[in-house]
Amino acid sequence: MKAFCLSHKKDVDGLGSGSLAVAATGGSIILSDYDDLVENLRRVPDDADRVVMSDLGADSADFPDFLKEMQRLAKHAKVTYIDHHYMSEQAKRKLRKAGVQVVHDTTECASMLTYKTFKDQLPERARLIALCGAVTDYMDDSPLAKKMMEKADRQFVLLEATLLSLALGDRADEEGFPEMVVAELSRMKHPHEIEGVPDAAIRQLGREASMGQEVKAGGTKMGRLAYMVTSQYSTGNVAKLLIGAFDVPVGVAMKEKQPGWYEVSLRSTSEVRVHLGRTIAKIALRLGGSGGGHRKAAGCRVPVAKVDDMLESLARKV
Ligand SMILES: [Mn+2]
Repeated sequence: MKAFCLSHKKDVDGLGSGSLAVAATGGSIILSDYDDLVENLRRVPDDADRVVMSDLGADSADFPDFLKEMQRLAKHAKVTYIDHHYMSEQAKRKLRKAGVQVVHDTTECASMLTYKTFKDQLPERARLIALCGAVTDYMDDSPLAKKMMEKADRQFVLLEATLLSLALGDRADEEGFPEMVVAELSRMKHPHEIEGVPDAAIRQLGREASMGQEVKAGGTKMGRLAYMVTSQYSTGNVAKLLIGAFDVPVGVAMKEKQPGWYEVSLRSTSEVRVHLGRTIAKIALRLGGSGGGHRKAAGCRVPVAKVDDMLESLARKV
């Protein structure tokens, strides 16, 4: 059997759901971001017979291309799309019509939904992975996760989830590291048992302790948002810290990873007036980039030359 599991590259929920899919199907992992999903799908051969996608937020700008890939793969493979990002009813209908099994629920994290989908093929320890995804996506209060957490040692789960999340803050961009983590988790290793994870987590902890001060000094307030360009820190963390440091509902952190392009993380409090993921998807598309995400946590890629336009457009809406 030729199985492939595609999942989100950047966080614990993405790696967690991917590792659960690998554990259940024995598939090869392909980690992807929102903006290179179609490109990564093209790497899956025509003769694949099982494809599982998780935590990938596909209802974005390039949905027609995404749908084309789904139609191609569903000809031979059983294809399952598992997600908790916003997805329109129309998009779901189109996927189902193409033969794709759609598991979609915005109230649970992707790891929890993947656990639920493959429960019968997964060992007892898989519950910890599902819970780690829920904790780090701030979705451990949802019905399934809450029930499962009541049967677990809460502090153990919180520490394992946080270890992994911090380690990714330190090493997520390192070639091969996220893939290694998926492989180890799919063998049901606990995060603290994975080589390099505890050390990376401690390093990141030290970095985060000094980050607060730098964000205060380096950030700028623009209406209801605050932004900052960073070269060394996790943009997700900086975006969160900006909210507190400038007492605004939205934080925006930018990093120039590729020359000429900013990779941007956005975070908000519940006081934001729009769905951050859907709002930034539209703005980024207009500026020649791409983006997406959740109501209060999102990301995008925009040309450096267009960043003022992006910030001004966003500040008007949030
Ligand atoms: Mn997620």
